[in-house]
Amino acid sequence: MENKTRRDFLKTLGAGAVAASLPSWIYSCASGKKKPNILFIMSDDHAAHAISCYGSNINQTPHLDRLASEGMLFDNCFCTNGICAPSRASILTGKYNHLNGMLDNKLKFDGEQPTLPKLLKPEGYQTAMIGKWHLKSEPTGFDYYKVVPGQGKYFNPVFQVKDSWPETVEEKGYVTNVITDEAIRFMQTANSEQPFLLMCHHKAPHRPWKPDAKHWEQFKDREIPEPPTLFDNYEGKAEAVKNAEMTLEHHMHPMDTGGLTAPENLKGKDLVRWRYQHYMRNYLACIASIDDNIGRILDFLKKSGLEENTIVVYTSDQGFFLGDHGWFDKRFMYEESLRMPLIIRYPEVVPRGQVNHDLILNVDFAPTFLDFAGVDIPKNIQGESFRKILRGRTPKNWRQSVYYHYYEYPAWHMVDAHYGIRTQRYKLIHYYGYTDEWEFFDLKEDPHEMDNRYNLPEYQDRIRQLKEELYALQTYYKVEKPVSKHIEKSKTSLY
Ligand SMILES: [Ca+2]
Repeated sequence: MENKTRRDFLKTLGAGAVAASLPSWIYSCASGKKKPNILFIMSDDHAAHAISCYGSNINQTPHLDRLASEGMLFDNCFCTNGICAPSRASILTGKYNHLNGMLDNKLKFDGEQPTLPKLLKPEGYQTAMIGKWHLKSEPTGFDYYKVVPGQGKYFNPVFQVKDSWPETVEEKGYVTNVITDEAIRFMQTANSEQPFLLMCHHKAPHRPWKPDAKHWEQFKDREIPEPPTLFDNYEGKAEAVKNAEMTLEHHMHPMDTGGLTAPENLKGKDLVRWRYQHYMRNYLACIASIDDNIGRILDFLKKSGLEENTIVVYTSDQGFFLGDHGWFDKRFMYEESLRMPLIIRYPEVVPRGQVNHDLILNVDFAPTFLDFAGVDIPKNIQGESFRKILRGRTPKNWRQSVYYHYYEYPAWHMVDAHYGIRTQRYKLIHYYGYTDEWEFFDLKEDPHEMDNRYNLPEYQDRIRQLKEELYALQTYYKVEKPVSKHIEKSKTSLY
């Protein structure tokens, strides 16, 4: 098919006559309009509380704020397993990890299974994946891919490209700029007569944080406000929490602080404060680059006439602890790690400047995009389409609780396996790998999760009810009864 520029195509469409001769699958049945493009932008470890439209007090993200002001911001979107590869697998398949096979970061994704791009392709979508893949097996279902191996590199990154896997080719420059360049190039050269699904996955802001010079300048002398839980002493919390190896005080590496080692005389809180400032400056500078590049993408969409018919999504594979509870990294079912930022703009459908509080999950993304594309959602997809929510109407029977399950132990940061349930107000967590412990938080009374109230008498009825609901969710999602695996507590520290 002739590869016209999109502008030419739009001009042609304006003439009206050609539309009828185009294949029917590029139109949504209901409106007779072309199916929407889906531009899915995902970063790696970008916590919602480092985005100004989410109320960040540590940085400004004007371009993400612009996206939110033109669309809908979700403040209760959660991952189902808070590490990289499992979250990515859930996004691609619309299923929990016990069904898609990616229980942890060590496994290899089974590329034979159905995924979002595979379901969109027969419906006329061009499918592309650019940036961080992290699923080890060769990407499948994409007409085009250009992915960084493993975690990728911040400077002069190498890529694996479709048709020459697993060979690599180097691109000069800073990774966030390069991935954006590649994403724009794809949209410029895509067949303008077909809709596209473009998954643009940034490597940043994953550890070890390496900003480019431009953004480092903005943060190098900045004093970053400390989070209220920086000195959590874990009193009353599970042993699994106390034993995790992700504290700023004891487990942070010089690579996390720009290669700098703290002065020897710094101890205890002074050391934590020094490390917090140094790692956060790097982390936030990496995010400033992402935000600038979001601006580039939004400007491109506007100039190229793609703005109206493109669903633009910004998210991160999970959150991150920004000194919260004295930690860096993620994995725990605590708010800062569990929450994914999620902002969606689609001018035709989504009301501008809305904030939604419904409980959304990463497994909901695939069915929602399929729904917008007019594709039947396979019955075995576990997520729900939130298309109606995006129109501003929450279905009466929308979920009132979410299920979470983390498996990777022993591994980096030594976070015990756990599962749990979160409702709008409460959270119940069961650590079951090497321990058998519960935590319960009342998020209304204790939004920072500092007070484990699992043993308080006044909560016992509530906890009983939540356990019933938790077990019902496990049955509903076909989770094999996760009784304690009696994993021996690892004696080998990774630090
Ligand atoms: Ca991640």
